[in-house]
Amino acid sequence: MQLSEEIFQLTQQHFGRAPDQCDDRQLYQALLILARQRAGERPAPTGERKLYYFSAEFLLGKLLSNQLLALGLYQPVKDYLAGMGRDLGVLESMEPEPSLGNGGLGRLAACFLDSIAALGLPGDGVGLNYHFGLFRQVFSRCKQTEEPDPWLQPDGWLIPTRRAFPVSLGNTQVTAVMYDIAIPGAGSGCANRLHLFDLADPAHAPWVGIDFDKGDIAHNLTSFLYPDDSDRAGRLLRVYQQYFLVSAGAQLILAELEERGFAPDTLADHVVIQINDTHPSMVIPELVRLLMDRGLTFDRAADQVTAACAYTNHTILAEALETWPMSYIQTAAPQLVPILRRLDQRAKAAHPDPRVAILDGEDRVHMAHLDIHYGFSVNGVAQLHTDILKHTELKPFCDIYPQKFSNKTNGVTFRRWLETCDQPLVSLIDDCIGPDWRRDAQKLEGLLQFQHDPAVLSRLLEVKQQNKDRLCRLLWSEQGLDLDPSSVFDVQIKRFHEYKRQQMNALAVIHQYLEIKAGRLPQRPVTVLFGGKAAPAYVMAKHIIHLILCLQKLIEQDPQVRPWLRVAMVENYNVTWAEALIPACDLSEQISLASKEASGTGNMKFMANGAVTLGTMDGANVEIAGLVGEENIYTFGASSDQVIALYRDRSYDPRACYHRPQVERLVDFLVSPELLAIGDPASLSTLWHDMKSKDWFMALLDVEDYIRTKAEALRDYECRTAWAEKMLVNIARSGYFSSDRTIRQYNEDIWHLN
Ligand code: GL9
Repeated sequence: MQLSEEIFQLTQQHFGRAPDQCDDRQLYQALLILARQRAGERPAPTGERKLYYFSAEFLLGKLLSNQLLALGLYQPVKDYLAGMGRDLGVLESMEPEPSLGNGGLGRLAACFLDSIAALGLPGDGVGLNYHFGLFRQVFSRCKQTEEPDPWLQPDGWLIPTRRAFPVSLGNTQVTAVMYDIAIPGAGSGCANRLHLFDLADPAHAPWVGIDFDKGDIAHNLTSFLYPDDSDRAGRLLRVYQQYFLVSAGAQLILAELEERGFAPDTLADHVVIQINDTHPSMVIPELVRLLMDRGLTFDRAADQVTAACAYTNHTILAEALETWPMSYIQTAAPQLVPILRRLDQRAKAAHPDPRVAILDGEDRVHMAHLDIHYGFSVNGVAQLHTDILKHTELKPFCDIYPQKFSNKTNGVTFRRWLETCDQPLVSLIDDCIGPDWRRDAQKLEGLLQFQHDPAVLSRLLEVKQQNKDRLCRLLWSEQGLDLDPSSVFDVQIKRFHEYKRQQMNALAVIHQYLEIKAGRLPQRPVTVLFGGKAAPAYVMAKHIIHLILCLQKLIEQDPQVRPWLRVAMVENYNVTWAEALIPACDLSEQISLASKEASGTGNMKFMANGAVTLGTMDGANVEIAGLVGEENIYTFGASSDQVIALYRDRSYDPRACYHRPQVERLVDFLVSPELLAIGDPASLSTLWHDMKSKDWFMALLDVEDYIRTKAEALRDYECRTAWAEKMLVNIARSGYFSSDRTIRQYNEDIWHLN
């Protein structure tokens, strides 16, 4: 059937009217149903082995455009709508974004599902159907407040299934039911599934804030995505959630294994489980338990599970490395306790070194240690991060199991992060090198032949300008921000965390402000854009947001500074905002303290969209620098070796840095009369004290070099042709960061599917 006929039938059937009589919501709904049906008809990829990608988070973002693209319907639908004077972008604004993730880790899982399907590999995601995504961020009196984010729609993307599994949570018996979201592969003709488990009879719990511990487990289990807190409130509910996820997921694996006609003791031949960070690590003891129920001995079960499980580490931050008191597991999943004790004893018998123990002297379970002993693969997410794991953080394990360790540098799907978010750039690329880069992003290197082509370079600058204009219109209509599209767009968007050092960027803003006040004007106005959420319980990150919102307000009120410098913090930053912000960025801020950002993935998206990076030699920035060469990136700051030595020797002295005259002036501005008149004195002075005396993530160590390097970048920006060359080299070299490449490497080295 013709596309137009099919859409006609759908709108007739559901709304009793022709497409051109439908409002935006009805037309959106018709396209959703079309995509859901088409994806549902696609066969699953085949193969002897099947991957299960276990993750507590899948940060999908809006689905309509991406589903249409994967189904080969994106351009036909756009053209069809254009013929009716309608716009896909407008229809998609009807879709609530499924924000089922906190940040990079969850978004990576979504990019991976996209690539696994596009490569035609048999691999499904396994996660939880949170009824509320990450909270909606609202600014009030220059502070973040949190509101619930209900995203589920009556007739949305979720496909109910017949699968249901019993899960016993302490002394409560519940049933896990499975909903699916189809994941069609672009160009592969097949579709995988994202399986999201939920309680069979979820009482629609009201918003109870984030204090899960007070809530009733059976009501709240799948209500909320757990915010990536730096404190440990609500930990017990998190253990319940994790166990619910892995128990249902493990039962699904064994049911499918049986349906495929294989015996339980051949698990490792037919199944590979990728454990995305330690959140799903209890899948290991759960599978051992279920295999023993099916007649395997403990040792045989443990061997099968070890040969089937692979673990990805996403951070070395101590507070993110999960250890659960055994008493929590005793409460949430007592059936796992004897299994965990036996797994620990078996590991201790082979490896008595206490540094590699699963259970420590305080009866806490070290989840990463469990994964490393009882998995066949451990990987980091960028070369530097993997090196740090092997030589520092996990060295005792690497000495025991050197062959288990490998690097898999992260990647992002160019289908979402270039093809559908930056169409002006896509047209330019297509005109230069044709469409083949869609199948193989490395082909973007073909752009290098245009590095000195004035026509292409000036078109590239026009594309950037169009994207900046579009962002300005959007920020004006959605948030009342009235920005100057001819200014330089300097963008830092990511979760708020001290190690990501938004506070250092704020100090650079203060520097610029004071320069302008002193009559030293920049060559061109600069707009410093921020976006990101702080975990509700992460007090210091909230102080940093407060500082930035206060600076924004201060400058807005200052007619002397406002024409030259603006600060704009986007409210409720999410995937949808990222899709508008990234194509509009000139300067990409990737300024984490070296060694702390395992990889970063925003850095890759910016690069592919023609932004130039201002960054430390951390995470994947190191690989970006290697690909583009030093003349096409601005790097600064202490190296990861230096930083690691400073922590090891406890020799970082924030007070000494603070007392450098240029630095003291900037830090003291936090408690200046101007700022105190705008903000909350308690919040600003707490941050001020912390910066001077603790500064755990060493913002004051790098701030001078940072300001100097940013000034250099802004000077270079004025030579527009030379800057356009940098943009072009960044785009041309970004193909390495396609998640298709990452997934090929996982498959070749770890999964061995097909
Ligand atoms: C993270 C790392 O911090 C990032 O550097 C990395 O790019 C991603 C994906 O590998 O994983 N680890 C982690 O815990 N988060 C990451 O973003 N945090 C959140 O997702 C909130």
